[in-house]
Amino acid sequence: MKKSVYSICGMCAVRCPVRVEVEDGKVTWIEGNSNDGGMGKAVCAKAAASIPFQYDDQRPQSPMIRDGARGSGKWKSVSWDEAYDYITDKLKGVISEHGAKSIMLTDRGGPFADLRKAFMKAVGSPNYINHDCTCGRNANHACKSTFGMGRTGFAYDLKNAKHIVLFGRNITESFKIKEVRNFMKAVKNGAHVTYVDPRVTNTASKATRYWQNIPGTDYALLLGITNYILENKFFDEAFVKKWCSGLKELKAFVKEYTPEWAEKETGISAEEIKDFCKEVNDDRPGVIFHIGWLYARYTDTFYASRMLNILNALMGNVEQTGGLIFPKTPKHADLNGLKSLGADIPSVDEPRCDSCDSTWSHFDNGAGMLQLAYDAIDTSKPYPVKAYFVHRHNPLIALPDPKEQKRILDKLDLLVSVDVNYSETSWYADVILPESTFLERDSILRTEKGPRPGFGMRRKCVEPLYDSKPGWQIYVDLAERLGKGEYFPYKSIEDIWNYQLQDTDVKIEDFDEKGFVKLCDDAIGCSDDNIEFGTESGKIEFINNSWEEKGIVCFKPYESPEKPPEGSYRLLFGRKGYQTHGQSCNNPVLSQLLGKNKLLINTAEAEKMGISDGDMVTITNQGTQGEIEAQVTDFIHPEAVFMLHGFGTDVPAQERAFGKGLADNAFMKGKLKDWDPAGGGLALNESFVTVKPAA
Ligand SMILES: Nc1nc2c(c(=O)[nH]1)N[C@H]1C(S)=C(S)[C@@H](COP(=O)(O)OP(=O)(O)OC[C@H]3O[C@@H](n4cnc5c(=O)[nH]c(N)nc54)[C@H](O)[C@@H]3O)O[C@H]1N2
Ligand SMILES: Nc1nc2c(c(=O)[nH]1)N[C@H]1C(S)=C(S)[C@@H](COP(=O)(O)OP(=O)(O)OC[C@H]3O[C@@H](n4cnc5c(=O)[nH]c(N)nc54)[C@H](O)[C@@H]3O)O[C@H]1N2
Ligand code: SF4
Ligand SMILES: [Mo]
Repeated sequence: MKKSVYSICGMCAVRCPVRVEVEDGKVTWIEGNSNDGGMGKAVCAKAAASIPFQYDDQRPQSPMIRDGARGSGKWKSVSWDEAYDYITDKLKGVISEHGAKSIMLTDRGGPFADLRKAFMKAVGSPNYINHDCTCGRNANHACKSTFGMGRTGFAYDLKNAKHIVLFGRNITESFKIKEVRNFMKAVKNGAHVTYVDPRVTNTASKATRYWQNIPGTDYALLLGITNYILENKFFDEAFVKKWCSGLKELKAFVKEYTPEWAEKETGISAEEIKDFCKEVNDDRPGVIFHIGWLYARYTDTFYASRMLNILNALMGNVEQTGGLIFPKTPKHADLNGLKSLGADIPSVDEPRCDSCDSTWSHFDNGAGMLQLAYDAIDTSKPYPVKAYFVHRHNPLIALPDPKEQKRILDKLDLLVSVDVNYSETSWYADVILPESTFLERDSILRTEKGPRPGFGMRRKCVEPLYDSKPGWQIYVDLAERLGKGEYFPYKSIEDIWNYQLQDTDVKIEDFDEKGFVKLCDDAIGCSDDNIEFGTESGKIEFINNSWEEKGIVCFKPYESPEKPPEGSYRLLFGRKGYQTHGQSCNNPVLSQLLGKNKLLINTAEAEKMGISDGDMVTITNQGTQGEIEAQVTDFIHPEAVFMLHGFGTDVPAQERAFGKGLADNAFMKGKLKDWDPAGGGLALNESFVTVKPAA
C-alpha cells in the first residue's frame, strides 16, 4: 500500500515542510511540500539522506543506561520502564537535596521547544536553556539592543532586494531552502550582492562584490562604511528622524573611523568602501544588511552585528519591499495563536542558574546562556545544578573545549541525552533515551509566521523501527512519574494538538489537505502600520539604556584583533550544503559524499612550510594535537586556516565516521570562558593553531 504524508523535515534545524511517500510501511521518497510556494518540491541532500538514516542500524535502538565509567562506552540496553525508574530515582534525590531548580534542560530551541519549556515549568525549574550561545545570540542581542526584538523578529525580503550585504553569512551553503531560493531569484534579477569573508565560499561566487577581509575585522569595516554613509548623507533622513534615536551620538562616535582608517584595519581599499556606500545609497531602501546568524565568532561580533542593525535603520528598509519585513503572526490577522503548553502551569519563582534574570538581565532569559550554566554546574553558584537533560543538542561538539566540558559534566548526578544518534554527548551520558526519528513521530503544532501566518504539523510517516518514543511521549511519561501528571494530562498527540488549538477555529482535520493551515487568504502587505519596535521608546535605539545601565557601552571603541602568534593561524570553520553540524558525519550516504574534513591553508603559507595539497599536517592548540589532510588553496586569507565543523567524532559506535578528520572545537581550549558580556555569544573564532608537516 502506498501513501503520501505531509510533514516537517528534521534533518537540520531549518525544519522545511515536506511530502513523504510511504510504501508498505517503508519510506520511499521525500520532497518539498509544494503546497508551500516558497518551497516547491525542492529538498536538500540532507533530507534525501533521511531515508538511509531511517534504516541505519548505527543509531540507538533502545534506552540505554551506562554500565561503566562515564564515556567508557559500556552500556546496558534497558526497557523504557527501567530507564524511567533510573531517571526518576536520581531526580527525586536531586530534588530532595537541592530543589527542583537543580535540574536543567538544554535543547536546540525552535518551534517545538514549547513542550520542553512546559515540562521544565511543570517540574518547577527555571533552567530551560537553548543552544544559541554558540549560534545566533550575538545577533539576537544586537537586534534586541537596537530594534528591541530578537533576531527573527523581522524577515528578509531577499527576493525583491536590490542589494544584499552578507558578512560571512554563507547563505548558499549554510542554507535554509526557501531563503536560498529567494536569494537566487534576487541574483537572477540582477541584485547587487556584497559578500565579505576571509574565505572564498560558494556564496562569494554568486556575489557582485567579494571582499576578503583580515579575519576578525568586520566591525572595523562596518565602522568605516557607517562613517562614509553618515558623512555623505547617504541615508534615509526622514526614516531616521521618525523612527530612530541616537543619530547625533552615532555620528560623533564614527567620526574617526574613516574609510582610510578602515582600509588599514581590514585590508579593503578605502576607494572600494566608498564605491560600495554610493551603490547602497542608490539601491536603498531595497538594501539588506544581514545581521548574522552564526555570529558567535569574535569578542566584538556583538558590536559588528549592532552596526549591521544600525545600517539597516539608516537604509530606511523596514517594512519596505526588498528590505526587512515584520513576519506576520496570527495577531496581525486579528486571530488567536496556538495556546502554549505551559499556559496553565504555575510560573516558577526561582532564580535562573545562568543569572540571565539578574546579573545578565540585558540578555533574553527565555533562551538563557549555556556557558553560564556550565559555571553553575562547576562552582555550585548561584546554587548546585545536579541533573542535566540534553535534548536534540550535542554540547560536546557544539561548545568549545570538550575536555573542560567533561570535567564539569562529571560534577552532575545525572546526565540524560535524548537523541536519535550516538552523539558525543549521548556517549558521555548516564542514560540515552532514543527519540523516534522525525519520520517516525508526530510533534506538537508550530506557528508559521510570514505574509500569511498559520500553523504547521509534523506527522508520523512510519512506525518506529526500534524501541524509541516520540519526544512528547517521553516528557508526558516523565512528568507523570515525577508526580506532575496533572500538568501534562495528554494521552495522545491529538490531545496535545486540541489543547494548542483551543483558542482558534482550526481543527486537526484542517491540516490534512496541505500539511499546514493558513489563517488568512491574502498576504498581509508592508505598511508603516505594522511597524512596532520592542524598545522602551518604541524607536530604533542606537543607544540602549538596558545595556548602558549595566555599564556596557553601546558604542564600543574599536580594538584590532589579536595577530596570530608567529607560526600560528587563526582557526576558522563553517559548513557545506550536504552536512548538518556533527550529526550527519555518520550518515550512510552523506558520509560517502563527505567522509572527513580537511584543513584549508593559503598556498603561499603552505609553500613556506613545504606543505603540498593532500599532505597530512599536524595542528596544535595549547597541547592538543591532531593530524589532518591539508587542502592548499589561494581561496583563504593567509592569516587563517579553515576546517568544516562536525567531524572527528570519538564515538566508536559511529563506525563510518569514527576517527575521520578532526573536531574543530577540540582546538579551542579555554574558549568556554571567552565570551562577550555585551552580546553573550562565545568567541569561536578566537583560537590559533600551529601547523607543520606531519611526522
Ligand atoms: N566549533 C564550532 N562550534 C559550533 C559550530 C561550528 O561551526 N563550529 N556551529 C554552531 C552552531 S551554528 C550551532 S546551531 C550549534 C549546533 O549544535 P547542536 O544543536 O548540538 O547540533 P545539531 O547537530 O544540530 O544537533 C544536535 C543533536 O541533535 C540530534 N538530533 C537530530 N535529530 C534529532 C531528533 O529528531 N530528535 C532528537 N532528540 N535528537 C536529534 C543529533 O543527533 C545531534 O546529536 O553548534 C554550534 N557550535
Ligand atoms: N547545510 C547546512 N546548512 C545550515 C546548517 C548546517 O549544519 N548545514 N546549519 C544552520 C545553522 S544552525 C546556522 S547558525 C547557519 C550558519 O550559517 P553562517 O552564519 O553562514 O555560518 P557558517 O556556515 O559557519 O559560515 C561562516 C563563514 O564565516 C566566515 N568567517 C570567518 N571569520 C570571518 C570574519 O572575520 N568575517 C567574515 N565576514 N566572515 C568570517 C567563515 O570563513 C565561513 O565561511 O547555517 C544553517 N544552515
Ligand atoms: S534544509 Fe534540508 S535538511 Fe534542513 S530541514 Fe530543509 S530539507 Fe531538511
Ligand atoms: Mo546555528
